[in-house]
Amino acid sequence: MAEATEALIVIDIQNDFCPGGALAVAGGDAIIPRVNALMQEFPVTVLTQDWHPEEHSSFAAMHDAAPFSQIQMPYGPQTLWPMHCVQGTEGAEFHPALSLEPADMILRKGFRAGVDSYSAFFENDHTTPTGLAGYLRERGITDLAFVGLALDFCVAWSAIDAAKLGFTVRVLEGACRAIDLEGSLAAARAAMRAAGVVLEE
Ligand code: VGL
Ligand code: ZN
Repeated sequence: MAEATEALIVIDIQNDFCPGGALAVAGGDAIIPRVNALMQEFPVTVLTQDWHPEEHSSFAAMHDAAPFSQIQMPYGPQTLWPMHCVQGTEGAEFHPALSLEPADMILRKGFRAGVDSYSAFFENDHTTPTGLAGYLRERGITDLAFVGLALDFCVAWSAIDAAKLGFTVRVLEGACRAIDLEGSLAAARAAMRAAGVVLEE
């Protein structure tokens, strides 16, 4: 059983990030049984849901560019993605095998057309807060465990921001899967470790 002060943060286990989805992460659905079991062990559970308007600036089609290429946005470099997790679509729904009942809160992110939001805490400008830190602090949470998709993008960015915000952070890698774009997994692991995030199986 986790401590009373530790929350489980479940990142983006949505149809579009699972096999058959628009931005499928290999084996993305394989983590779900363990995530469902973990949710029973934590006093607080938060689910995040990538939730983009149809004309989101992270979509390659908006820039006549190839998916997985990079552009400069006013807030910094941005990878361009296939259209995914569009608000109200089946791809944006949670995977049907994921238990939703244990969730205390569902946090949607990436809903502003002009800025992406990998992290559950800040949009990709690194300054616009989502409100999650305040929610967790008001509930007396000091420690966080992260699971979900994708390890090298939304999980890593969330875990690093959480550590910077002063939470004690671990990532349960066995309950995550990565996109691994041009070394992004190795880079994300190094950045997490450098931020003080503990990587566990
Ligand atoms: C994610 C790319 C684009 C993620 C979300 O959940 O890791 N990756 N949007
Ligand atoms: Zn997205």
